[in-house]
Amino acid sequence: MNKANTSAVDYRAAGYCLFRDVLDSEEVRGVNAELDNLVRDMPDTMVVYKDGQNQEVPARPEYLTEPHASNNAWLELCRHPRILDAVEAVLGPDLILIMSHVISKRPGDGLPVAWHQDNTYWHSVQGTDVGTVWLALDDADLANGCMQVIPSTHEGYPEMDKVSTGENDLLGLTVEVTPDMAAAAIPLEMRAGSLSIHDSYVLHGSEPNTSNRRRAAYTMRYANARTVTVDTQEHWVPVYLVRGERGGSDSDYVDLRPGRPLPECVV
Ligand SMILES: O=C(O)CCC(=O)C(=O)O
Repeated sequence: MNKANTSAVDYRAAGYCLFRDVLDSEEVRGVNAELDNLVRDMPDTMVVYKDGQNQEVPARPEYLTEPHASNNAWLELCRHPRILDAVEAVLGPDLILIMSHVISKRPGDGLPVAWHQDNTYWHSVQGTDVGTVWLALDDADLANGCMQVIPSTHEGYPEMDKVSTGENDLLGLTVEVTPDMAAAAIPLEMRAGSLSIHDSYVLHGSEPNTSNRRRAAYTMRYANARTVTVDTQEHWVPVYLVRGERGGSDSDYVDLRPGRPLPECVV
C-alpha cells in the first residue's frame, strides 16, 4: 500500500482510517456500470432487516445487500488486490469476506443511516477484528450524505442498547448518542475510488442526501480469519477466505484466494 495515500489516522486508536485513490477512474466506471445493472434489475419490493425484524418494503437502492453472493463481478471486486492490501494493513494478512452491501442514495432522496454499531447486528460472527471497507463510487461529502464516524467509540468494544429511531432511515434503530459525542463526529469526505475502513464497534452513520448528486458506496466486510469465527450454518451468505490462512478452525469457508476460480454457481 502506498503510504502517501493513507490517512494519518491510527485505525486501532480511532476505529477508522482512510485510503485515498485506491481504484482509478476506469475501475470506478466499471463498478458503476454494475451498479446501474443492479438498480435496473431491482424488484418492486425487498425483504430488509429494519426496526429489529425482517420486513418487506418498497425497493430502494440503499438496500442492495450481498451482491457478491450472486454476481461474480461484485465478488471479484471483494478480492481486488489493492482493496485487500488496505484491509491487510489494518486487520492482518489472514482475511475472510463475510458480507457486502451497496448503499446508493439517490439525489435529494437518500435515506439517513442513524448512529449504530455494526457488530451488534451480526450474531453469527464471533470476535472483534472485523472491519468494513466503505468504497466511494461517487464523490462523497456532507451534502450528499457521506458517512460519519465518532472516533474511538469502539474502545473496550461496548455493546450499546438499541432504540427505535421512529423515523424512515436505513435501520429503524439507533443508540443513545450525547450531543458532545455527536459533535465529535468526523465526516469521511472522499473522492470516488477512495475508501475508508471502520471497526465493527465504532459508532457511525450518515445524513440524508439533500444534494442534487447521487451518493453511492459499496461496503465490503472482512474479518481476521485467525481471531474471528463465523457460524456458517447461521450466517446468511457463504464466507470466503480471500487472503492468507484460515487459522485453526475447521471451517467451510470458500477458498477464494488469488488464483482460485470464482464459484461456478454464481452468475
Ligand atoms: O453508507 C452509509 O451511509 C452507512 C454505511 C454503514 O453504516 C456501514 O457501512 O456500516
